[in-house]
Amino acid sequence: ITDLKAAMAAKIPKEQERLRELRKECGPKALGACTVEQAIGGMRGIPAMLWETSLLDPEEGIRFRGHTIPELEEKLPSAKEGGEPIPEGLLWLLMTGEMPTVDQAKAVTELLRERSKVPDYVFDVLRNLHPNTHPMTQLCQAVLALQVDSKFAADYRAGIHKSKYWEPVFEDSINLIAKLPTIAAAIYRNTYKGGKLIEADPNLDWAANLSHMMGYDDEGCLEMMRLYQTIHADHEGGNVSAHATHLVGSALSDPYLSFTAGMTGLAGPLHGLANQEVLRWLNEVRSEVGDGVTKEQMKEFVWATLKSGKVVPGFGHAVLRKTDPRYTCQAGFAKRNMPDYPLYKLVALLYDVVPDILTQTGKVKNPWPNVDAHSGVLLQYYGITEENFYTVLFGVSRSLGVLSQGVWSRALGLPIERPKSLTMQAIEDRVRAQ
Ligand code: CMX
Repeated sequence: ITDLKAAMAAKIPKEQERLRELRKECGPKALGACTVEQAIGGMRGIPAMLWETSLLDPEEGIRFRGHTIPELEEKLPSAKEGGEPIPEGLLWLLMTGEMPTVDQAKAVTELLRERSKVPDYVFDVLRNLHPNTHPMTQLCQAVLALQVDSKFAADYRAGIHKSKYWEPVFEDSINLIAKLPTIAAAIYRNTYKGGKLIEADPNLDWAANLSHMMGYDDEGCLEMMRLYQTIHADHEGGNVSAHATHLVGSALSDPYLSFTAGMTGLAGPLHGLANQEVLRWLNEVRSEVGDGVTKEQMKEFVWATLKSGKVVPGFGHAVLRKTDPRYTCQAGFAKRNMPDYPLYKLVALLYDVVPDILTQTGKVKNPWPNVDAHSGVLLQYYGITEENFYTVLFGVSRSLGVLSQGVWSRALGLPIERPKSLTMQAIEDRVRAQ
């Protein structure tokens, strides 16, 4: 079976039954208690959400449907013999929970190609924005412009039965994922290349086409984009972009609306925008100290950043407590493809310097680098130097995870999300009464 929707349809009844059983058998059992510290501290570590597509282990990092990043690199189909994985294979895995065959991944490439045409009114919206509009804001506006075509919104208006919600949500999600490379490339070409757009190449896969439409056809760059788009797809449900998508989707806002909510969150500097901030920060180091920066100079620079009340971008994590395997994976790609590139060496030097200093502050829970510390280096190497655009590439990939989960949330009939909040007074009263 190579039809993704049919594969989902075959899987959904079993999973619905599994959830019913889980609820019936274990409904009253506690998953963990919530402390006052957690309620005030951004709900860290409270296990209070169902998210099927991936699970994050603090030590080991992310597993997509049970598979680690190195396993994905090995097992997912690739465009070239022994090459990087293609995100279409990952989409099959995230949606169905099964590792795809080469034919299944190819069928997803075909499905996305068929639906990739972006209507003119989306380009019109992009062309009419203020020229200084940040690329992430442009992405959000373009996705909202597409919302007029939402099948879920139309079917809901027409009175669709709730047992069928997942189907139009699936269609919207595939339509949106299919169009995102063209939208992202248009944002890039409008913002940095005078608005001259490049047509998709029908012989290329989804991620490679993104690179091509941006204007980068180097074989290495195509491979980099396939890997990049694969590893940024999902990071369980509690991070800002995933959680925002999930929350807004729970109100039965359609995938265009809920994905936009996720993207406005990804645009924050403590989340996805950190990949842009890392490059800015590295450029500051280079302009102050030059390329041949020593370890001592780097240490001084890191301390100066901290003393000025800023974070060191690309380091730290709310859940991870070790080096992010997505960082390691990108470092491996850099080592294989650009071992002598000065910026790669600079980032490697940061790995030697920053964790020790962050540990010395005594407050940073995870001093190790995250995904955003390395992605900019790969992009710079292939000539994609406009760091303000980087988070858009992250966002295109993130669609695969959060929209796959969105389909499952509707298939499993998850309710509107509505945690309880308390005032300081209410917390004081409750705790003091204990
Ligand atoms: N540089 C300086 N200070 C840092 C830090 C860093 N890289 N990471 C954490 N800290 C500080 C926090 O700001 C916090 O300080 P205060 O107590 O003064 O508020 C303290 O250390 C404790 O924070 P924590 O519990 O270790 O980390 P959080 O869960 O609160 O925050 C994160 C996690 C990612 C926001 C934080 O590590 C950070 O700001 N990192 C830099 C930005 C970044 O790289 N973000 C991208 C993360 C990956 C992604 O989502 O894309």
